[in-house]
Amino acid sequence: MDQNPPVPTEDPALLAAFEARIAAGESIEPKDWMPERYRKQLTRMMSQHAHSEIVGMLPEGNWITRAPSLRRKMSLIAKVQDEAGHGLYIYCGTETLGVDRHELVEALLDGRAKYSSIFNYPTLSWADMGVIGWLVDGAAIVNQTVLAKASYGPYARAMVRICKEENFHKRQGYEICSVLANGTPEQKAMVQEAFNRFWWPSLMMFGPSDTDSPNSAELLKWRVKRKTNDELRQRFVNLTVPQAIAIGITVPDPDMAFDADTGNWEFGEIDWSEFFEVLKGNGPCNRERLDARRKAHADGEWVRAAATAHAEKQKARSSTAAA
Ligand code: BYC
Repeated sequence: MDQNPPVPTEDPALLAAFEARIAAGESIEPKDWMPERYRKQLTRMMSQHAHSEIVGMLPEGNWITRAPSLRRKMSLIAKVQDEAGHGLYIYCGTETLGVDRHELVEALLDGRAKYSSIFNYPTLSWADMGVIGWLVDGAAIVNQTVLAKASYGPYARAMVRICKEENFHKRQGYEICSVLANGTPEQKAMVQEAFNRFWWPSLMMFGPSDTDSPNSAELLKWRVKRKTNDELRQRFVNLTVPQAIAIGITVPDPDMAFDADTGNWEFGEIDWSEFFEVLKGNGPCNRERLDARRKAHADGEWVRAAATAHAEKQKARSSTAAA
C-alpha cells in the first residue's frame, strides 16, 4: 500500500482529539470538527457510491420490458427503484459534508467523476438479471456490511438500511439463477454464460489489489474502511463459490481451488489491465451509460424548472402573508 498522502496543515490539538475519537470507536457526525482530508476522502467515496447506484439502474432497467413474467417484472422494477432510492439517500449523506449535490451530478455528467466499473458491462440476456442480483449485489453487501461500521455516522447509517434492501436483491437474483440452472439445457447454458461474463468484473468491484490502492491506508487509518480491498474480495469469493456449486454453475477460473489450511477459495490472476481500461472510460458501455444519464438529466430539466418556480411562488406567497 502507498504511503499516506500528506495531510493538509490542521490544528494539531484538534487533529489529535479527532484521531483519539476515531481510535475510541466513536462516530463522527456532520457538525463535529474533522480534518479537511477526511471530508475530501468521504466526499469522493460517497459521491462515487451514489453515482454507482444511479448508473447501476441502467443495465437492469434495460430488461424491465422484457422480463419473462409479471412476477419477475414486479421484482425487477422494485429493485431498480430501490437503487434510485439508495443513490438519493447517499447524495443526501454527501450533503452533510457541505457539498452541493448539483456539483456532484455535474461531475458525473461531464465525465470527471467515477462510478463502479461493473456498470460499464452490457446486459445481454435475461440471465444477466439473475447474475447481477447474485454477484453484483452480493459483492455490494460484502463491501457495505463493513462500511456500516464506518466512522462517519451518516454514511454508516445509510449502509445499514441499504444492506437490508441489497439482501432482497441478492436473493431474488440467486433465485432467478437457481431456476434457470435447473431448467432446460438452453436455460442452464444461458445462466452459465452470464455468470462467465460477470464473474471477473464482479471481483474487480472491490478495487485494485492492496499494493495498488492509493486511498486504502488513509481510509483504514480513519476507520472509514475497516477491511482492505483484497480481504473483502476473498470473503466474497469464499461466500460465492459454494453457492455456485450448489446450483451446478462452474466458476470460469481454472486456478480456483480450495485451500484447507486457510479455508479460502484461492483464485487466479485478475486482468487488471481490463479494470484500468474501464476506469479510463474504455469499457464496453462507458459512453452509452454517460449518454443515457445526460439524456435523462436533460429530459428532467422541465421538472427542475417547475419545482423551482413552485418553490419561488410559495416563498413569495409566505413573504406577502408575513408583511
Ligand atoms: N470502479 O485506492 P482505491 C451497487 C477507483 S453500487 C470504479 O482502492 P478506495 C449496485 C477508486 O475510486 C456499489 N472505480 O480506492 C447498484 C480510486 O480512484 P480515485 C458501489 C474504482 O476508495 C445498482 C482508484 O480506483 N459501491 O451496489 O480506497 C445495482 C484507486 O482505488 C473501483 C461503492 O461505491 C471500481 N470498482 O476503494 C446493483 C462502495 N475500485 O477516486 C448494485 C463504496 C476502485 O482516487 N466505495 N476504483 O480517482 C468503496 O468501498 C471504495 O471506494 C472502493 C475503492 C472499494 C470501491
